[in-house]
Amino acid sequence: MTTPLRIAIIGHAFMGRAHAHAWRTAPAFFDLPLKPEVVLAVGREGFKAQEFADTWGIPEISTDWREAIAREDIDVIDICTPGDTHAEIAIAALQAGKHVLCEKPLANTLAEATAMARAAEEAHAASGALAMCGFSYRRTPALSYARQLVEEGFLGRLWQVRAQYLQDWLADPEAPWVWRLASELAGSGALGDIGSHIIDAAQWVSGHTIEGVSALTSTFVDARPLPDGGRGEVDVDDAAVFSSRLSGGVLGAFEATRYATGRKNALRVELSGTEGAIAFDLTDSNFVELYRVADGERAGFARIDVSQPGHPYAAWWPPGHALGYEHAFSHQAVDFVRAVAAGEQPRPSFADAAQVQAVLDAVQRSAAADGALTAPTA
Ligand code: SOE
Repeated sequence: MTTPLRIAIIGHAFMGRAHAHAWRTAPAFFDLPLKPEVVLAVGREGFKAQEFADTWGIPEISTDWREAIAREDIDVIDICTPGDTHAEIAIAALQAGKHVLCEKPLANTLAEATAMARAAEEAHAASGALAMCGFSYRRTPALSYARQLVEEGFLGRLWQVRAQYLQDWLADPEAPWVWRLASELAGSGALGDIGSHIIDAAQWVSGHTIEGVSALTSTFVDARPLPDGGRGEVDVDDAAVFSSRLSGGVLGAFEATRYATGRKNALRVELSGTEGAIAFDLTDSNFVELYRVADGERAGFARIDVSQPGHPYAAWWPPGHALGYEHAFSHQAVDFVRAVAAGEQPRPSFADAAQVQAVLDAVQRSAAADGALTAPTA
């Protein structure tokens, strides 16, 4: 584990911290072929980037992401900024031959996401550069295990998928305005921010692709308090609900909201099939619930503890010592480093994430047409 993989983190807020933590913990707990080292912290405001760098022991800072891309000693550009900057940074980094890890959703628009996926393909052919999107919940051990079970045929024929991502930080109409409420910066609201997670998780775990959506969205509060006493406009969705048709005739029900009073960060996925059912709830993330039809009269949902040897990513603590939100980011770092070392495409690729973006785009178009059934376009 001697060869370093040198990383620049662009952005230092919530996601910058989650990634800095992950790059640090991944090599401490997992046997990795390359040693990830964050060597540069980038932020527009120097003093904030410096504070971030000091906290995480990052040796250098810059206020310009172009400097990170121009540096020959940097291998990976890790994009943790709001969505309006993803496309420009990622495409420039890929064209310079850097590997890229980009936060979700991949972009603010389908056109940007498609351009990013194309740039990733071209860069891989030209320089071997690899790109991945940070749908971190894929690396929650219980969700990884759920996917493994589906692949092994646990469900039999899948009938239905239901997925929810519930938060409540806007349920108070006087909660302050933040950048996530401006379409120019965030692209969309609850839909892109947390709806993208459940679209990715439901498709990835089930192995079925969303082929059509019928959606409704709402903006419940259209202006919120600014620090200067004024009000900032909200021009994104506050909540999105949509029904969907997935490949193979599977039916899906999805809900993403920031108004689920009392629910702070509840991501749920449930799959119902002929042979059984699987349920996952992020608020109880060390467990997956399994129901087997074959158990007949004794059948009932069993809670399976995934913090046991033999389950995905069981490299941390002795059995039963729970993992948390941050571990999925460490697992993401582990998988990214291993893929880069092997020269293999890490997943979700930019193409995978662009497909999620196409579903987000279809949801927006369907909602604009009062729920008309709408197919994602490539
Ligand atoms: C905020 O709504 C947020 O931090 C998302 O942006 C993240 O992707 C999710 O993991 C938690 O909620």
